[in-house]
Amino acid sequence: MASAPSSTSELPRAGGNHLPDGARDLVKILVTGPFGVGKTTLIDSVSEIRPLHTEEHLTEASVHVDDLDGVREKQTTTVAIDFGRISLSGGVVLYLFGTPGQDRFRTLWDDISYGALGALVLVDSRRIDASFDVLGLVEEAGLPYAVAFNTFPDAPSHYTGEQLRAALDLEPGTPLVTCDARDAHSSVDALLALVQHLIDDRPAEAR
Ligand SMILES: Nc1nc2c(ncn2[C@@H]2O[C@H](COP(=O)(O)OP(=O)(O)O)[C@@H](O)[C@H]2O)c(=O)[nH]1
Ligand SMILES: [Mg+2]
Repeated sequence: MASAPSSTSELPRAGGNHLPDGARDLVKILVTGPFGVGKTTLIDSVSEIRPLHTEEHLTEASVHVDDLDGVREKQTTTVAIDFGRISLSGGVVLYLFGTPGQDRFRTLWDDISYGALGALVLVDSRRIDASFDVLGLVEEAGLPYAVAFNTFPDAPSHYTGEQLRAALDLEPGTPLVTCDARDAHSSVDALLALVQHLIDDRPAEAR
């Protein structure tokens, strides 16, 4: 029988699951947006721990409820949450909670958003109006947020940043970026835009 470790440093480490030694600021962030916009994909691409998903297969029954326009290939719909974690430099660790942005999940949204410092709102430029619900929820909760346009191949390319801002009725200070949720670097950049916004937005006495 193997002898018991004499100190905790001898205990096996579960790869990547432990917080880095320098972890200082643990921050809860929402990754939100309409059905099929890429929330699960983004959390998958950046998470340093095995992401937790609570997905359910799309059934005929939900087809009438979940808007499939533009996302025909999608086989699953998030009915609860995705969860992941990413450590940034400077000891900042983001806990990412992917939440559905449809108004019918409002109660769930309220519970999951509790304690969050900010939200990354994913938007699909092929169906901008599908993001109105979630922007309403974020603003109602008073959460600072950044908007990331997820780049789908057939997305219209003619919109200017100003047109997109106007379509979403964004405040001038709200960050607006594009990202490819499948790409970790791109997804991290979108999260960094949000983190920078949270830092800039802090009350002066907290700086
Ligand atoms: N081309 C492209 N496809 C994406 C991107 N993000 C997600 N997808 C695809 O879009 C579909 C929906 O993404 P998913 O993450 O499940 O959406 P969710 O409902 O918001 O969690 C999946 O088939 C993804 O592979 C992206 O940035 N670019
Ligand atoms: Mg999902």
